[in-house]
Amino acid sequence: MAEHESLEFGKADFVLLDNVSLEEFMANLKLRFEKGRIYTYIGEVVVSVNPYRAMNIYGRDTIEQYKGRELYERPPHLFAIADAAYKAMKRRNKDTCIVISGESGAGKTEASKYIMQYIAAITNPGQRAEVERVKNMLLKSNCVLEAFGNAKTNRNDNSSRFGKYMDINFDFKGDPIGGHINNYLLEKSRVIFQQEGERSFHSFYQVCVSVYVCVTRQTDATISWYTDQMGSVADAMKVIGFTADELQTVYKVLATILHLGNLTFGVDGDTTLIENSKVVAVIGDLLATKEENVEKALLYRTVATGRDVIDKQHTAQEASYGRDALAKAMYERMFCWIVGRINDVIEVKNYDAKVHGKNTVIGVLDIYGFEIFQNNSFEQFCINYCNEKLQQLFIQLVLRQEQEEYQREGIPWKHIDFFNNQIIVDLVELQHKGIFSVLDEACMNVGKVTDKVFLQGLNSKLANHAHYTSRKLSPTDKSLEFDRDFRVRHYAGNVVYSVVGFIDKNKDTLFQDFKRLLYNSSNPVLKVMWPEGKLKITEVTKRPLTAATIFKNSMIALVENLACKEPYYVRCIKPNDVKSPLLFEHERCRHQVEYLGLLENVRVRRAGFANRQEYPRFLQRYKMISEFTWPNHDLPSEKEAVKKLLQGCGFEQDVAYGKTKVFIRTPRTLFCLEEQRTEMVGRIVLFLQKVWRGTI
Ligand code: AD9
Ligand code: MG
Repeated sequence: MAEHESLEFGKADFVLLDNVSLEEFMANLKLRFEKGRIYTYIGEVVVSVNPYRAMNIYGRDTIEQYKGRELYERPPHLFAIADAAYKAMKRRNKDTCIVISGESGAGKTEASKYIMQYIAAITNPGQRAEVERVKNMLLKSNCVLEAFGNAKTNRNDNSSRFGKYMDINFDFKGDPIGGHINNYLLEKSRVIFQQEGERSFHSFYQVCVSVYVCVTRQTDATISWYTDQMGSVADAMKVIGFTADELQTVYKVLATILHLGNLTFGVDGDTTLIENSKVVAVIGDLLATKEENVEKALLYRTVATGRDVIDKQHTAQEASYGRDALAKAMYERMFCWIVGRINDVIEVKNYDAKVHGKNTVIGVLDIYGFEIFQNNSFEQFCINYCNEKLQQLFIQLVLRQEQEEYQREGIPWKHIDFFNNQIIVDLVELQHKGIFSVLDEACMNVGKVTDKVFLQGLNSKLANHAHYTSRKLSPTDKSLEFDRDFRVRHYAGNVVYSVVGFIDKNKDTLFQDFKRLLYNSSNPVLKVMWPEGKLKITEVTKRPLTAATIFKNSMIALVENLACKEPYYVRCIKPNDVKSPLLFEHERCRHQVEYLGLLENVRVRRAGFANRQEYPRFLQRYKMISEFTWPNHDLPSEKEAVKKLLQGCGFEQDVAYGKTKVFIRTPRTLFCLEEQRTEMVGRIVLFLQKVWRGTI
């Protein structure tokens, strides 16, 4: 707890509230927000409220104030959590992770950037050139990924449309030596369609505006914002090591996608044709392939029937579908390729653990936040499922395991109730019964499967599920459209999803012809993005995994990865929907506090203990601070010895004794123990030196 902070700013840790009630929690949160104190602890969890204004709390001087300090020594800050994760990694050789959660626009991406900046600022005191290079790359990668993976939505002007998990690797000195980025499901449908008030990915505006300025020599505030952005993105890409050819190819892919958007199809008798064929020539040029190849790929698909291979003409509708699929796939491929290229550069190479010691990791997770739009589709469903998974991880790690351990150890404990969202996670991902399974089954069916059939499947499998409904199951509920909508009661609120497009988006079909077209481009950069285009039509047999299955597997792997690291949490809250720095909308904030389980978090924390250690380990570390245990004890067990030691130091009130572990309530006690230990170790070393020198 940050005791030096005046109470005029409220309680710096919710654990210190006089009464743990929703009212007091909210009053404290509001007071702190209004006083410009946007961070508050719950033990080691940081609760952050988006200030929607520039705060003067991220500079070099602030960084210095947090460097190497204990959590409770300074006012709550992201830097303190970053420092705690860093210290745990450095001192205890632990892999740690920082999980940032909260709904769309709550401030996750900003937080993740400040955390990375902090880590970059406090490491490499020796200014080693190689480490500086790595740090620079890691920071620059953010700017590139945001340009290609973020977009304006109705929730957030800079909304992450992909999930990002970044590992930073450290050497034995604690300096960053590399990293790795995992990206999760990019919302590629945005390339061809945006809801009212929304935009496509920033990258498109950056190129368009730059072209516009080139042609017209005119500019205004928005335009110069985009051109500046384009400049910094290009610079960042160059620094990372993208070649001029690679950069050119990126622009060409963007331009191709824009031109594809202008292509229209018509029919003449039995023939499907392209109405504005000049565009095809431009695309052929951009893709370094022949115009007729582009035209053929757009109008025909090659099918293998037994031994024969024939060209089957698309209908105009199929051709439009193919065009859109191509635009989406090209963007997604390019995005993944960019991530891959960044990884090539930042990944740790030539690290020999035998020589350099263990290579440890801090992972930073910044995903798309929970979102509800006017119209929610497959993408929102995946995004919200991802948020359910992370909430479940939080429950597992912070709420449940904690309580279970106290019970196991026989520590007196009053059970604290919380809503466990596992039931919703199951609703989505359970084999055979979950929504993803029903969707995959529908997609597997040969013949004409429609979104409606999928919805019928859901209705029959999930008729009695407490968190699922549809108009068929709730006939009087007019907010749901027959044969189109289903509603999920998520941990963070009710969301109505329209099934329109679920089947297509899940199958995610891209005609093979396009893959071959792009693979056969004479632009080598483009070619490497499409390796499977190498396969001949007769060689393509395997049914690709569906989008839902790929996403589900990647989420399960992500959670497994996080669960084996020591987690630190940042819980972001969005104070209002109008991006105002002044408005603390009570209802909105209360809702978030409730669904994030923050009150339960405080209760568990208050009843709980900050630290626990097995008796032998504890004794090993602190035995020198007590005459009863140093150098050896004569007590019947290690547990008894630990008791005697702690009684002797006057910490009896702050600890509890479990079956195998001692539990310490406040971090301050641990801190005092550490201080005494350091002092005693110093004295012992001095003593031994004297013995060696023969002065004693
Ligand atoms: V989404 O799930 O990707 O749609 P995020 O990532 O949670 O969302 P983001 O970090 O992008 O939200 O924050 C939204 C906006 O709030 C930013 O563009 C800033 O304008 C504003 N913001 C967020 N955090 C801060 C901050 N610490 N200081 C100042 C902030 N402004
Ligand atoms: Mg974000």
